[in-house]
Formats: sequence, C-alpha cells, structure tokens
Amino acid sequence: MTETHLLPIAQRGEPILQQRAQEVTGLHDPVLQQLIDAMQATMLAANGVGIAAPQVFVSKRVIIVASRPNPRYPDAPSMQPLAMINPEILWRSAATCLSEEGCLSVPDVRAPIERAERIQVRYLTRAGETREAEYSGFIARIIQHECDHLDGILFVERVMDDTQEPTRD
Ligand code: K3U
Ligand code: ZN
Repeated sequence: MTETHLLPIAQRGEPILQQRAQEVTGLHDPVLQQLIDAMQATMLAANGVGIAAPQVFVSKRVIIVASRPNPRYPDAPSMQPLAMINPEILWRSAATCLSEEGCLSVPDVRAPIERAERIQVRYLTRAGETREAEYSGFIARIIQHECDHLDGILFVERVMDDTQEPTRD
C-alpha cells in the first residue's frame, strides 16, 4: 500500500498564490491521482473544508471541496471530500450572501465576504467524467473561494470596505 504524504501549505506572499493555475491534461496520470489523495489528506489534517492545488505549490486547476456542520456554519450540509478538476463556474445567482471565511494560506484571519448564493459548476471527476451541478450556501461559498485560488485571488482581496477589515482570531 502506498502512503499518502501531507504537503506543505503555501502561505500568503508566496508567488504561486497569485498566479493563474494551468488547466489539467492527462487525467489518468497516476501523478494527478496521487496529488488528489495528498491534497485531501492535507486538507483533512489541517481541518479545512476545501483546498486548491496552488495552496500545495502545484499550479494546476484542481480543487477539493468538503463540508460538515461546524460552529461557524451550524447548518452546513455534510459532504464527503469531492475532487473537481478544471472547474468552471458557469452561472452565479444575482442573489448574494455575506458570511465569514478563513483560509489555510492566511492563518488566523477571518473576514465576511460577499459571494453568490447559488452557482452552477462544470468539472471533471477524478475518473475523467464531466459533471455539471448546482450548489448553494456554504458549499457554493467554498467552491467560489477555491476557484478564486485557481485564479490567483485570496479572499482578503475581496473584503468589501473599511467596515469589514479582516480580523485576527
Ligand atoms: O475556515 C475554515 C473552516 C474550517 C472548518 C469549518 C468551517 C470553516 C478553515 S479555512 C478553510 O477550510 C478554507 C480552505 C482553504 F483555505 F484552503 F481554501 C475553505 C473555506 C472556509 C470557509 C469559507 C470558505 C472557504
Ligand atoms: Zn483559501
């Protein structure tokens, strides 16, 4: 059995967090499958509900999204970790919601961020199947946060105004 290693998490200021990540080709490459396993293990070990490949120093368009009820989002649904490859947000609702976010790459900082309440996403599964799905609430928020990472954007860049300064925990 192969061991899954935990990966280092890039911290704010690392250039890779500001770059647009590359589309994934070669879906059945075992290196991609190992990357997904290692991202998932790293996310779980860090107590996160999402992770994007640039956060582990890999400039590829891969994200993992998970969800569970938690003190900050008690109504969050439970969702097993799901890998999305080359995710595209096809549609965002005009309706938005403001809720607090954190980021494994920006420790101890949280800020309310306005995001679309509902989104439609197209992505490839790790088995290479194309899927389209609609998400709402906390899961839609995580997906938007992770897709931002693929475009080199950190949540702190989306803080709206002076009254919503990021706060340290
Ligand atoms: O804020 C965090 C959290 C963890 C468990 C439940 C609720 C919140 C940890 S930070 C986190 O999980 C980010 C992961 C990141 F940075 F790698 F993208 C995902 C995220 C959390 C909250 C809102 C949006 C996205
Ligand atoms: Zn993040």
